[in-house]
Amino acid sequence: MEDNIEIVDLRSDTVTKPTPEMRAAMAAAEVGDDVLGEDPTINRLQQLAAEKMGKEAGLFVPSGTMGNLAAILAHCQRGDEAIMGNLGHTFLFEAGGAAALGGVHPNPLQNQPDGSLRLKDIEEAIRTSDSHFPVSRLIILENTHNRCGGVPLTVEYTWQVAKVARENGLRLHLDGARIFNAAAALKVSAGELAEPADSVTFCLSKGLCAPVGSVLCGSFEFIQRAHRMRKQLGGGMRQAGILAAAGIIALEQMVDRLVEDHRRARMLASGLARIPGLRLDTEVPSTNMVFSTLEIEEARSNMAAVIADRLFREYHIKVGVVGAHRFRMVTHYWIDDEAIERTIQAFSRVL
Ligand code: TLP
Repeated sequence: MEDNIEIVDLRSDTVTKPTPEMRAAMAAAEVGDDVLGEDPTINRLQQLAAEKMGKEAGLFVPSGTMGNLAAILAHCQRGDEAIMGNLGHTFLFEAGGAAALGGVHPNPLQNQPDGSLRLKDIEEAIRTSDSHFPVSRLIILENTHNRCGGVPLTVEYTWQVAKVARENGLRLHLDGARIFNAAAALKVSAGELAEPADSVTFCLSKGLCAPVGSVLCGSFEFIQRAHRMRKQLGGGMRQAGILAAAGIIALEQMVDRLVEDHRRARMLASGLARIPGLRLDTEVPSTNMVFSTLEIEEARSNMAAVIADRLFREYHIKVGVVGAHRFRMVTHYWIDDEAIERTIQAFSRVL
């Protein structure tokens, strides 16, 4: 391995570092005590986020996980049930926070390969009023859907789920961590995708490159409740306008360029598809994620980890390992065409 070669980090878009414009805005940010509602930069970010999502209000939170949890706690009481995908981030990767901290019972339904939940499955999962059952209160969708390959859910589908929710007195929360990727792929606005939902969380710190933070959006009344939940969770921040300043740049400057990440994901997928021994989940990824599986005759159960280790040691390339034989690669602002070519070449040498 040669020294001084730049690392190509495709493990996630969460690895993105702030842009120079963000660092300048952070240094210059006007700040105040946000727990008292007095940070002008946070207030500006929350308003901008709410406008983009077509909601009345926004709440700056430290992470997507806290945004989702604060939403669940603001929608549900202890003993209520939240219907969600079995491959969803809220079910798999949020440390069971809804159950552990909120006493909210998850009801995981099978995610379809396109990231959706079947309407029929949702309808069947909604409980009748019987004291044996938890109270069905919330449905959670994820857009784009991470584990289903970064696929976007359409506006039409989201309305269909919202209709089922409303007809049965449930609420709909959207984990829109990468909603701007979904919007770019579907050529609609993020607001159109969020409109059917009662609440939406989106992340500033993934493809949009801000160092920290997500925004939870919904009605005034909902955000007031979520504000209390954020405090309970220890997420009331003080002069966090320093962080919000980067979030404003993220929304103003980083959204339109996401299509470049999608183009590079397609470029990566089409290069990897030509390498024997590697099968792509889909050869034309819809957003910024490329999932692939090893198809080599090897007894070792951790083969993906072994290959990932070699890719790093020999070629300075970091890829995500998401199973014994499975990789996830995510394109983002700090990945250029050359990085994609280096990755394809490294895979073809290692396999
Ligand atoms: N996802 C991370 C990991 O936690 C898996 C990643 O690398 O993709 N919703 C979705 C759909 C997410 O993908 C993530 C992060 C979150 C919520 C949570 O965001 P953070 O990390 O800010 O808590």
